Amino acid sequence: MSEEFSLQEVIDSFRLSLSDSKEIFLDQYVEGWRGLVKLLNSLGSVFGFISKDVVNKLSILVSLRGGPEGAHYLSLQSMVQYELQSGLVEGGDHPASGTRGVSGCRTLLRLHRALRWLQLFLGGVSRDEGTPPTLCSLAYSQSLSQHHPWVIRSAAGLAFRMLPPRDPFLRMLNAGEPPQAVEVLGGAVPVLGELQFRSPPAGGAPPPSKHR
Ligand code: 1Q0
Repeated sequence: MSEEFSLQEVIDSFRLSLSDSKEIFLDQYVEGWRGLVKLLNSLGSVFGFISKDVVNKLSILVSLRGGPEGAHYLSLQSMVQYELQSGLVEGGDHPASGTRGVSGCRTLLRLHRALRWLQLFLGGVSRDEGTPPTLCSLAYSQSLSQHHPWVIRSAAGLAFRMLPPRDPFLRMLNAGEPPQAVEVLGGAVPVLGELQFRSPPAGGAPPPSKHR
């Protein structure tokens, strides 16, 4: 992935993370998130506290995936199965990360909740239902804000006001002129929806070995 943000690359990574067997592969999922971090960084330092949190969460997933138990972190489904079986969901002394109190499940849940926000936000922008600050704030109140304490909600509210107006914002996506960018945004929304509807397997079929 290049250093410059491209919405299309983010969508491609997230789409690649969706396997035919209804799993979510974590390497590609993390790659998609890395692209979103680039966009956050390009929006200015006022979004730094958000980007820092995402970067921290991505490092947790990367260290679990690269650790001794990394094969279990191939997909969201294999991760859930492993952490449930090993009693690691609530955190604990994790053998892979060496960190207390974090688990792949809790980390990914937080990122996944943010994708609901993103889906609502991008949907609103693509349908031109308001300005980015208004839509961002509305999407936030309908999703992530329910999981955040007052202090975070206040800081987020302040940051949202710094978002650029629609056309400059669309240009920042590096997806062509605004009408084309809107089309690309429209394509992103179903992918984000699909990611959220993938759930852990009931029986726990092992992931395909070619992706190990
Ligand atoms: C574009 C503006 C970005 C707006 C982001 C909305 C969410 C705001 C949330 C702010 C909270 C971040 C600070 C830390 C929060 C943590 O406490 C919380 C819980 O974690 P923990 O470990 O304390 O239990 N963390 C989270 O809930 C994760 C939050 C992740 C937010 C990810 C935002 C991703 C943004 C991507 C930019 C995409 C913009 C695309 C726009 C295109 C439209 C033309």
